[in-house]
Amino acid sequence: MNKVLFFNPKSAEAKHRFPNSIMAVAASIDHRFEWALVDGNWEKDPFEALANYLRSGEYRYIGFTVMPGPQAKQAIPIARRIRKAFPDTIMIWGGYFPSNHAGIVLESGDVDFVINGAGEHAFPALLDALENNKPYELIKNLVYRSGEKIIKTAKEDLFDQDPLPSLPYDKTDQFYPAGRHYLGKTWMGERTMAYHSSIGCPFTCSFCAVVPLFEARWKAKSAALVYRDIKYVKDKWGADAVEFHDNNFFVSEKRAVEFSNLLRPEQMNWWGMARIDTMNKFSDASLAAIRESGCRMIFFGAESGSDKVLQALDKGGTQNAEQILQFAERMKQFDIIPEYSFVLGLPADTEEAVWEQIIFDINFIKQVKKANPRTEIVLYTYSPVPTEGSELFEK
Ligand code: B12
Ligand code: SF4
Repeated sequence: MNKVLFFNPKSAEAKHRFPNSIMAVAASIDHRFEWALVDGNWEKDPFEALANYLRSGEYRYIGFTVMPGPQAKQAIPIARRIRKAFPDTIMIWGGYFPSNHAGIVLESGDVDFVINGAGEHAFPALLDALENNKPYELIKNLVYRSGEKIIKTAKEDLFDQDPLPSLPYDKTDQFYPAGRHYLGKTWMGERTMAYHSSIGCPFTCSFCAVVPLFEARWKAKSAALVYRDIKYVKDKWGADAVEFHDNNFFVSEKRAVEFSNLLRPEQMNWWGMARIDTMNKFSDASLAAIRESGCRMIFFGAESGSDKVLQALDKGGTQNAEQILQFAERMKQFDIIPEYSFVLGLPADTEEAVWEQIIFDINFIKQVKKANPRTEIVLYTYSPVPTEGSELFEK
């Protein structure tokens, strides 16, 4: 009766991808605990799918991964129903939403523990403690209630990624056959896989949810390991393209080039996220190697064409308006499409000033398109989710 049930709440209407968050934590308990997966993306009635497992009486633990937005929307009422119908189940949440809003999540009374940040060490340690009636107070990355108090334990330093156990692709395939469920058609290929090769980010942009979780730290899997996993999925299920979900895939030029050299013979298209100032330091030879390996487009947070706004956003590094334009131009020679995202509607003293900034940025975007007409523009409206304890949250 100590099995673990994982729930990946619905995150999208289509183009479902490997539930990498769940797979990462499931790997950390594989071989020690039996586990099952319910993916809300594929279930008409996810509560019923979960209840089917829980009715067996064999599942003592249930782990939810929750992003803000639709995942939270499905997770919250389902957690409540589970608490009512199966009150003895121990409910553990992880992911960006509970990590950044642990107090609210725990005060609901439906969740027993939150894993705050990386779960690969904290989750098995918590299960061990609960199984053996040992104290869990010293386990890092944990948040729980003690009476009326919310207790947050110390944050664990980011750990090396290569020694972590392999992702459980075969086991996941038993619940939701990967070929039909997790490899979808995109502009890059017929069977696109999602992969997460590094955690955190070395920067501290003020609007970004990655910052409170990882505190400007970044750790990556080696190029060889990333290639090994991708090759496995390619050979077994026919993946023909990769989208990297790393917050910042291209922090290390050396790793990016090593990976590109390994992937080149596989003829797979790929896409990832980067910073303009970081990649602008890459040599021409590195950018050429990245393109030759199949990288067709890279996503960059350009944010704004105003240096003042970039500063206000703590964009950090050396990113500035001039560089944003010049880099778009530079990418032309490598045939890599820059995908630039901008944030419109940033706060200002008056409504008029907000509109002025929007118009300024729209004109700047026109300049970007002139510098490189193939640049893809993504527009976001400023809608921050203030992290508990942050200045914005207090306001
Ligand atoms: C893939 C992804 C998506 C996909 C999901 C596809 C899928 N498979 O279902 C799509 C495109 C649908 C998506 C949509 C959105 N996303 Co999204 N997404 C991501 C992304 C890029 C990767 C997530 C991932 O797989 N990470 C890999 C795993 C290994 O890392 P992890 O999730 O952090 O998990 C670790 C820990 O958090 C913890 N953990 C996580 N879950 C659990 C569960 C348990 C039980 C335990 C013990 C531990 C644990 O342990 C894990 C291993 O260490 C992240 C950014 C990122 N790089 O993480 C953004 C991110 C999570 N998304 C974000 C946002 C905002 C959204 C949207 C709301 C965007 C929008 N405006 O529409 C939507 C809506 C989400 C929804 N529908 O609910 C933000 C969250 C910001 C915030 N304020 O919290 C992020 C951080 C991007 C960003 N930098 O802004 N997203
Ligand atoms: S560079 Fe990107 S991922 Fe890193 S802190 Fe800034 S916005 Fe977040």
